[in-house]
Amino acid sequence: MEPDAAPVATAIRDRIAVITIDRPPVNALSTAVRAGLLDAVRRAAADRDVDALVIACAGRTFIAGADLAEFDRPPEPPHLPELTQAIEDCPKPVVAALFGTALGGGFEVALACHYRVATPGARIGLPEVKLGLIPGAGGTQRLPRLVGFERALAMIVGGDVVGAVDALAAGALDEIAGDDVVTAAAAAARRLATAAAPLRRSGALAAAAVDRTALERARRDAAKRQRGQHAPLVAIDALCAAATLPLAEGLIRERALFLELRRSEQAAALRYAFLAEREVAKLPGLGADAKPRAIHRAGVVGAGTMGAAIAMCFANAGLPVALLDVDAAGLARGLENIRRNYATSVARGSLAQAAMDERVGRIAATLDWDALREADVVVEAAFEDIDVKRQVFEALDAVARPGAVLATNTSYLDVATIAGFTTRPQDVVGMHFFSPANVMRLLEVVRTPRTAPAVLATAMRLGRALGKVAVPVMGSDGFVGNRMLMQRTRETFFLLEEGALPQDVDRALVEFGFAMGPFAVADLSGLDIGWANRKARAHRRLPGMRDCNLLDQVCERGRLGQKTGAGWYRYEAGDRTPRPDPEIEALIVAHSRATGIERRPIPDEEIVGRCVWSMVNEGARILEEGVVTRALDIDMVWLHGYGFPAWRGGPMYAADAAGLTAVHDAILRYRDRFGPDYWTPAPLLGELARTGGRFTRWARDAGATRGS
Ligand code: T1G
Repeated sequence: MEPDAAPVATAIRDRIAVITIDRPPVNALSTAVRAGLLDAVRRAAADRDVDALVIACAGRTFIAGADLAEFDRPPEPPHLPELTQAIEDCPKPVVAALFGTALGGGFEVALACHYRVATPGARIGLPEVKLGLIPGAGGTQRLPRLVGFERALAMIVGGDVVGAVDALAAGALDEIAGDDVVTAAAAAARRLATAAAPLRRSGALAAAAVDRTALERARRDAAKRQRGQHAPLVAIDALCAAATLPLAEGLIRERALFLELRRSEQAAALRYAFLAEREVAKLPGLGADAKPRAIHRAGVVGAGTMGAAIAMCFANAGLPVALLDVDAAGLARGLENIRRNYATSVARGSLAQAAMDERVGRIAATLDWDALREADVVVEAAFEDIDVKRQVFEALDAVARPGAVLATNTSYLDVATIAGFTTRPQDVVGMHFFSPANVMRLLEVVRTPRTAPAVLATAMRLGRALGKVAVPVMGSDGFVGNRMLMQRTRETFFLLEEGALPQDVDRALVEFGFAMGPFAVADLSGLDIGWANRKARAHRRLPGMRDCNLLDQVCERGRLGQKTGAGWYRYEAGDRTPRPDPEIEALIVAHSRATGIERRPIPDEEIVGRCVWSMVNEGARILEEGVVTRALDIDMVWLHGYGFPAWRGGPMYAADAAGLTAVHDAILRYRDRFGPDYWTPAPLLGELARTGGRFTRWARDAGATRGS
């Protein structure tokens, strides 16, 4: 492979050395870039024809951080701290010309510079904690010296990106220039070169004193909002070092903490999750005829909860959307819900009123099917009943323009059957949004054997345009997420009748890292959804297969969750806190007795094992069947649709990390104890366990997907 063209070049203009990094796509600090930049800085510092330096970038952004591709091997010299120290120690002024997203090591390079100029649209940040790391090249030591302890805590422990105006106000930037940021940076460099004042080195500034209140608050917030993650707490330790140690010692402490995290399983899992979220958008096996169609206008059929939220997705992405319902009252309710959603964001300050007005203005409510004639894509979000889908798709077939993409938001129904209601099955695809659709990032894009490649590509690109993580799946019962969720849900009910209570199962899975426990989630979304699903699927349960009807019993008592004040838990008026309910405990104990099951204490390890490995076993079957072609497809579904902890990478990644032999052995133990109905290991799992393989390294032959 051709070696990288030199990614760093220097041009000297009027005695200013403009050092430009050019390494697409984001000017990441690869070994070659670090070496080139260090060499360029040293040469310019020694050059008698140079009075000052500017560090700039070509392409779409200033340096976006260390090169993630290098993290799977030991760090190579020159190490980034050596580079940032050389910049800071440079006897001549060094000015950073920031644009795009100057993140991580990229912003650490800027912090080592003596002056930072940015475009108005530039964004800066130290998001390393989101990768299970901390800034490892001076960020935790220099930033607090510029912006103070409390602000540095928020930026580094939270890892959020900050806009140029806020960064300037905080002291992280020195100037916001027009869009010719290099010229502005050169002018600043020239001013500094002729100024009498000594260079302002952030590392030489007084250490920011520890703000005890802010420190305790940060620890509490990290323990709550980033539960189970190590990096946020380590970042706090590094910031305390900045406040208590001289710079040199603080840098040594920071580097030691960084290198420890760099080797951690959490960093590997979060890096996998980051890269997988980009890889999932790349469709293996799609040929050149898969050119996405242009989408300028959208339509949504059904103004219920999902339809209204899907219409918001289009409006948020800047697309005009016709929202159709066949019932005027339903349409009015849908519009009201949309307005209320936006108004909540405006009240919270996360959306400007003008932006709300613009977005509402893009949504045209209508009772007239003709309003869909010009749409390039129509998403059906009508009642989950196959006869309703038939009516809708027959109507769409009659009114939609040729080439329009016709998508169904169905969760469980067969997309191929729905496509068959039209004369254009090649234009039909599933776009399964997750509630609330305007918030949840997951989108399962469901193709049928007859879906045209261009239609699949269109839906995938549209998903990205809507800010979703679009995952390509082949039609199968429950697609990927709900199909695996059914396994976990079944095990949670069995655990209840065997001895656990809802709060035991929820605690174990929250400790594992899920954002909420399954019973609390069910109460939040409403138990009637699962109840209806059980009824709809009852005919599929083979005679003699174990079943548990505790959900039916709870629903039959009118306990449908938060909306009725009680479900698996009870709720005080106006309070959404799930409270264990003795009535539920009595019901479960009576059920066990009536079922002849002797209750026993169930360890958390068994709760987690049965809930997670049952999903992984189903995930293995999903891979075998070609419903998806990569384990990362499954992991993206669970990270972005079901609150699986990203610092565990996803269910398939977590199984790899646990070791597939151990997972396979656990499933065999469950089979021996509970029978083969639900615990027969998937052949792929057995094969990988035997051969030492990993799900995340297994790639189905892309051409061998199901139905092709
Ligand atoms: N290294 C390598 N490749 C990267 C990369 C990185 N840091 N960031 C992005 N890419 C690739 C990405 O995989 C994709 O590749 C392409 O660039 C476009 O990315 C020492 C240790 C910069 C805001 O955490 O947040 O510095 O799929 O699709 O939506 O203290 O990428 O095209 O082949 O996301 O416009 C800290 C991570 C690293 C920033 C652009 N930095 N990147 O978003 O494009 S750790 C980060 C992002 C560190 C130091 C520590 C985003 C972006 P492909 P994209 P985007």
